[in-house]
Amino acid sequence: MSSKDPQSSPTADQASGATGSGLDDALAAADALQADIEAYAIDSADALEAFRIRFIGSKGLVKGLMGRMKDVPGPERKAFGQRVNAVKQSAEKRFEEAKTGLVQQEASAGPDVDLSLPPAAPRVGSRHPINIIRQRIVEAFARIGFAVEEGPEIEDDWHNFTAMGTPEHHPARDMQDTFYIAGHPDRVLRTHTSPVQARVMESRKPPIRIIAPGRTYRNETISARAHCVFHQVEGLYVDENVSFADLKQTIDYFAKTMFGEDTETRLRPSYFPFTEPSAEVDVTCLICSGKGCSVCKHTGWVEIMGCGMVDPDVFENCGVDAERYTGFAFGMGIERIAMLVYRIDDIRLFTENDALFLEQFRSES
Ligand code: 2NM
Repeated sequence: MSSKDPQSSPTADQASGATGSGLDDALAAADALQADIEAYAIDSADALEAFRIRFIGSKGLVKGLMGRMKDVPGPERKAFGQRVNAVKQSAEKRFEEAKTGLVQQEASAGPDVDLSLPPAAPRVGSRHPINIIRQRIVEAFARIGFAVEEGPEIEDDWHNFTAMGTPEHHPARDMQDTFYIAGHPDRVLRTHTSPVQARVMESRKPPIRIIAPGRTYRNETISARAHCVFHQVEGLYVDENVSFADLKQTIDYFAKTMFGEDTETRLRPSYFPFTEPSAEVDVTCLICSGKGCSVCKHTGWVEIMGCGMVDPDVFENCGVDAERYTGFAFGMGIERIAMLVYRIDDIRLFTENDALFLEQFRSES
C-alpha cells in the first residue's frame, strides 16, 4: 500500500518494519513518522483519504510504529507508548484540520460551476404576430410616403362618429356595437382608427398622406372570427386631383408588396358612411394562388380591406376645403391579414398568450 503512495518515503516506511533495535531506533522511527505526517501535502479529498489510509488506518504507519513496542526494553515502554500516542494524535489532528479546510474551500467555491464556459444563451421573447404584421403594413406604406399617425383610444363622439358621417341615430352608435365610458355619454372606446385621420385633417393642411395603425374596440360576441378588441390600419391621402385611379394603384402596390408580386387585386362596390364611392378589396388567394381552397371558399379571392373616395361631407366636418381637395381612404383589420398570412383559424389565439402559439413567431423577430 505504502509503495503505491506517491508521497511515501523510505524513512517513514521503516516505522512499520521491525528491523531497528532498542529504544533509540524506535524513537528515531517515531521522529521520522512525525516529520512525514507534518510534511504530507493534503490538497484534495483524495489526498486526505490517502493520508488517512497511510497513517491512521488499521494497517497504517502509526499502527506499525506501535508494533515496535516489543523491541523496546520493558522499563522504557511507557515513555515509548506516550511518544507513539503523541504521533497518533498529531496525525489525527492534521487529518481533522485538513478535512475542515477542504470543506471550507469547497463551500466558498460555490456550486460545481465551470466559470470558463460561455454563458447559456438567454431565452428572449418573440414579437407578437399582430405587431409583426402591423410593421410590415406600415413599412409598405412608408415606402410610398405615408407617415404614421396615432391618437387616443378613448375618443369623443364627434371624432369617432359625427365627423365620419355617422349621425346621431345611426345603428353603429348602438350600445350593442360600441363601448361607452360609464358616466361619460360623450366618450367611447374608438370603434375604428378613423378619428385619428379626422384629427389630422382638422389640424393640418393638405397634402396629407398618413396611415393610422392602432387598437380598436367593438362590443362583439367573442368567437373564432370576431373579438371585442382588435387592430386596424387605416390610410388617408388628401391633395388636389387625387383620383380613384390613385387609390387603385396604391391598393395594388400594397397587395403586391405585402402578399407577393403575383398577387392580383379586384374591387367590388360597397358602402361606408365616410366614403363615396366605396369598395371592398379582394386579392387572389394567398393560400391557393386563385385555384380555389377552403380559405377562399373556392372562389380564388379573399377580402383584405375596404376603401373609397373620402365623402365631401367628411372633409367639410374636418375643415378641409372639399371644392379644392379630393382624397382616398382605406382600412383593414390587422388580425384578418395576420390570419391569412399565418393561416390562423381562431382570432382568440392573438389574446390568449399561449406560449406555444407565440413561440412560433420567434424566427420573425
Ligand atoms: C375603411 C374603409 C373606407 C376611412 C375613411 C377615413 C377618413 F377619415 F378619411 F374618413 N378613414 N378611414 C375608411 C374608408 C376606412 O375601413 C374599412
